[in-house]
Amino acid sequence: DTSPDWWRSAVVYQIYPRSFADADGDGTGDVRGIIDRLPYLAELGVDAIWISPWYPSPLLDGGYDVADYRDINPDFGSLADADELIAKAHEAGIRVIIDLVPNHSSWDHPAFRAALADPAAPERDLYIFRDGRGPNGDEPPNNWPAVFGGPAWERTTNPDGTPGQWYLHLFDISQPDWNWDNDAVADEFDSILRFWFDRGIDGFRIDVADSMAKDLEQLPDVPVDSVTQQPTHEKFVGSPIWDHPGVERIHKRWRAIADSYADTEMGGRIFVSEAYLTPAERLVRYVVPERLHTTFNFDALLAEWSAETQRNVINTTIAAHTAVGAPCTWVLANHDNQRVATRYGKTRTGAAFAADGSMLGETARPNMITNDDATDLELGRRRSRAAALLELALPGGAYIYQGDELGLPEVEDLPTEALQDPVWERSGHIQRGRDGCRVPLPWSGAEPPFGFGPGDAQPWLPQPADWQRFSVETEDTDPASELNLYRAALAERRRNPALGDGTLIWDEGVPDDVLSFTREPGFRCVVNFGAQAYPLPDGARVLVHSGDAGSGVVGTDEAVWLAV
Ligand code: TEU
Repeated sequence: DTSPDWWRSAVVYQIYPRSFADADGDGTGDVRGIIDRLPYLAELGVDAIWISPWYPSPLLDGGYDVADYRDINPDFGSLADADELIAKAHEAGIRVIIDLVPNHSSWDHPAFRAALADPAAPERDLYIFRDGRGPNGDEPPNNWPAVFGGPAWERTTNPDGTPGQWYLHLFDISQPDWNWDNDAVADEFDSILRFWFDRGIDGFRIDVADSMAKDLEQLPDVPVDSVTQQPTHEKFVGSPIWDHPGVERIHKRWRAIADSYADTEMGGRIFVSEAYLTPAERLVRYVVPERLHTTFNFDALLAEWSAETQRNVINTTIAAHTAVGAPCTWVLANHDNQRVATRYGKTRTGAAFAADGSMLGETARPNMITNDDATDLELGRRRSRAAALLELALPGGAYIYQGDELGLPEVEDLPTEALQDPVWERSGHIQRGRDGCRVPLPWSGAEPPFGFGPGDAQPWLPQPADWQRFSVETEDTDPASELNLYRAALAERRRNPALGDGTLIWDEGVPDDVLSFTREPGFRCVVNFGAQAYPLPDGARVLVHSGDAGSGVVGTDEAVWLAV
């Protein structure tokens, strides 16, 4: 598909490069590893890959702390490797999307180092430095909280050793925020976009696309939560931090650059926005014409496994996107959230929010689930198969997080000393961070590193000893594996014009705990959330079944694609 609109229905596979495949055997994934596995991705049948940050970085936030936006982390390879990957992916018909991290850099970025070294340096105004409050300036400039805990300000030390100004970091202290009120920052990012578009990249995933612009004039305090007594992380309308009106101008500026590259052999260049914004009506402001192309819809990821919740999420998402003429972008998981098979296998809720939007349990994000509920992995894997068929049958584009095509579970018992993620403590709770969904993939063999690398080097995060059962080699030859379910679904999606963009019609007369919808012409998806087996409609032919295709029914927590 070389049309400029390829992205409206694309299936995109997310690669977390550190954990995908390790060609040089040092225990860390690399660009060469991706090149070597392009045939695997082509056989899987995805339209594009999105590669999480691959730039030079101290990896204090897994690469979302960028020290150089125009190079490749030497542990991952070189620019020559990147060029080769782009060329070979394109030959295989796979587009390449990379990650842009515009809210903050690493504290190792040369501009931040220069800014720290000399308060009079011109680089100082590329970041957000302010005097502290209080008589000695030893209180932060305001009460803004960092996403990873504690205040969003860190005090500096002057070259003469005296206490200095504070700098803003919405995330880790190693991630100073760029000052987007300074045109030099905007110009620099224009140039970074062009640098990669010129190399043939097909698009960018915009990290925290709702955060660049802030109320830096006033720096007003945010409200304090009445229960926790902590400044709120909430993205309330009018927040001085999140979804500030200034982000629109930045998005439009980028869109104009992408549009100027539109005329290429691979079709249009695109943006996908990462912004956790609700409700959907608020989110879709980011994908009106002249702004970004697509935006992840995280509502489905956050929703519990019930027919009512899923139907509500699907309806509200489609209605909001249709109103602005943008396609939906479905996502079940990513490198920040608990793996699908584990999430849906949580015996109590498996979700953060109920159908009415109220919070379940004590936490706000699936990746932050701190309850001790047992995981029923068999249940979770059955549901994750059904969820995959549901996601891939919906109108719009879809993202698959690496390893979900194998049904990998979250690794919930990583040894404490192996953990790397900065998310550690929040509201007095110890968090396990996001390492559990970032464990390197098992490719082959009977023991770690399961073919992740060519030798015996242990991967940067330890793999569970029993992962042979989830390896590509094992699943490849098992017709009932999750991998072969994904392959069958993606092949069907490619050949069936009813799938991809277009409309969805709910079928009448089905039980409340069954979702059944038709995509024209002649395609139906049925998902059974209930306890009773649901008989296949007369005359329907099974295209893909998440359970036993010969059973004649859609069993509990199963899904089926039908030709009708
Ligand atoms: O995540 C943005 C985001 O909203 C995070 O704040 C999220 O809440 C966090 O992962 C904890 O749940 C993006 C990236 O996907 C994430 O990996 C980065 O750590 C973050 O931005 C900062 O760049």
